[in-house]
Amino acid sequence: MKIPRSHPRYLSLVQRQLIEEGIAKGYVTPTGMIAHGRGEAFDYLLGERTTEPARRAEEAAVVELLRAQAPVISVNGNVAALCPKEVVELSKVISAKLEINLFYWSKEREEKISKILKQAGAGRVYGTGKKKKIPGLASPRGFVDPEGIYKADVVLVMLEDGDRTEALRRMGKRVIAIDLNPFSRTAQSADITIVDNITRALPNMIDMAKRMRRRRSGPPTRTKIFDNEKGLRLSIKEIQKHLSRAGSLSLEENSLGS
Ligand code: PTJ
Repeated sequence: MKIPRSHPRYLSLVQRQLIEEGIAKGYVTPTGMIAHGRGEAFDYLLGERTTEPARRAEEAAVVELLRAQAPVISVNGNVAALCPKEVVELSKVISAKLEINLFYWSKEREEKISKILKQAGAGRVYGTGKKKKIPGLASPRGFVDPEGIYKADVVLVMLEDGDRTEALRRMGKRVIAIDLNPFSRTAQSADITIVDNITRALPNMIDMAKRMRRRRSGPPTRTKIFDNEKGLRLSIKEIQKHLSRAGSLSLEENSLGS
């Protein structure tokens, strides 16, 4: 269906359609729709905007990715459906590898996502050949590219379940997560959590990385210690503030009548 641009929920409807198409074409898993719905609900609670704590987390993440020796961006079905161009552009701006990593793995999905990334301009896509196991992780997410995530020092993950983040951290890697749900296990266990929609976070991060690289002094050479617990508390506070603004009543409204 062609969604009219004038529709007040245009962007949201387009994103739903991208997920729906991805399911029909077989590269998004059907449960990707549920994950997307959960994300939408949290985005509503945040006011569908990049909050100040999210912006600060994005900045810290970009500094860390630019400083990393072997950064990798992990891509799943929803990411490939919603932001293929952005994920490829970010990987180029920060010189990171792109690796496909799927919870509901199938060779067919892997090949389709690889094709989408290549059509969006990616060079080599990792995670489609021989795999090595992340210790202590039973799901298919545990099988990663020996030249990609296995060797990485910093991994950017999006729309993830918490298990892999914890396992990657046990391997000594730094994990940056983009997750609209500040209560999720991924959000709680990452080193830096960006509580924002990937459709806003990735373009923001591309702009930030370009700006940092253009600075005469180059990207910052030192990463300030990022307090993820505090960042999450501030994001939750943003939800509270948004809800209390939306739910506040004037004195006259403060009764449902007699
Ligand atoms: O493609 P696969 O096989 O790897 O499967 C991917 C899914 C997404 C199905 C899988 O990872 C999954 O089940 O994820 P969860 O456990 O539902 O977690 C997804 C998290 O991402 C939730 O906390 C959502 O709130 C969040 N989320 C959803 N959409 C977005 C989002 N965060 C940022 N931007 C979004 N657009």
